[in-house]
Amino acid sequence: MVKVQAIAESINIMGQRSGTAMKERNPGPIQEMAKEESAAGASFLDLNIGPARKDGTELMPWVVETVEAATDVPLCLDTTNAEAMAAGFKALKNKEGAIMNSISAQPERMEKLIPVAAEAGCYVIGLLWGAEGMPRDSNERAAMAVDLMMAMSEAGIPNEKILFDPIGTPITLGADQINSGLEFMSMLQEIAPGAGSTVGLSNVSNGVAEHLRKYLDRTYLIMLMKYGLTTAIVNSYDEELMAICKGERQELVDMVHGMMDGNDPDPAGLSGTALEHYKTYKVLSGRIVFSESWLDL
Ligand code: THG
Repeated sequence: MVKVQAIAESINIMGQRSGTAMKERNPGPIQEMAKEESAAGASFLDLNIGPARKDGTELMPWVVETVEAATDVPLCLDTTNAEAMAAGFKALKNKEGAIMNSISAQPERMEKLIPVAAEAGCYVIGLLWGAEGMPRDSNERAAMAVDLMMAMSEAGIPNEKILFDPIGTPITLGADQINSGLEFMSMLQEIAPGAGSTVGLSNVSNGVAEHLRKYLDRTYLIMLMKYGLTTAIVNSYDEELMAICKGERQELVDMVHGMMDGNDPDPAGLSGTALEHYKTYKVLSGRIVFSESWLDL
């Protein structure tokens, strides 16, 4: 049983292998990655071409056709270029199963993309990012979610097709923003009954030394699961992270959720992954200030 549907993030204009292939319009490496991510258990493949100001309307359809020729796993089209998004949806074979990533609470983005999503019948990520940028707390996130939900509802998009993204922020900026994102998640079913959710887990470890990132991403996922996170944008090459998504690490989930309820297990009795999650939870919840030596403390 899949607990959290994984949206695999690695086909990405910034990535070494996929970025070069996109620029050269070389399908091979992208199709290989699509197969690897599918085999790892991804429920969706994110295709991130970035802002693509110059050639987005041509690049997105090319990437969509390239990946749909290699796998049947539904796609998640990721660009801030509204024209490229529309062009990508035109090219998609499986429109209804796809995700539009994303529509933010900025009026011009809503105007341009809500009609495209309504016509496609796809899932839509409602990104809680507004005219003034990043929301400051859970109340601002809630207000943006209501704006997005109302506008989508008017266009005939039901809550069941919306995945709200409270936006994960780097732990290097402190735990407060991470906490208010979690607080928003705990309010979501009251704000938008039936809606789903997603978070880009790698955001939380952005700027942290490469070999330490996976620990933050894994524990953050478990924390979000307490509030019913339905999907997550993940590095599908991390097998341990995928095992958490698949519901195969229940004992670790129980420990972290217990800590969120106020339990404080004796670390002397913990080892291996349990100890990693114990220490990382202390950092992500703000009980310990982040430094790159947190696992050695
Ligand atoms: N929410 C939503 N969409 C999103 C994000 C989000 N899309 C983009 C991003 N955040 C999620 N995608 C990625 C993709 C790659 C990485 C992080 C997030 C990443 N890549 C490695 C790096 O840059 O070091 C490796 C790159 C490589 O392959 O070389 O970290 O939050 N809705």
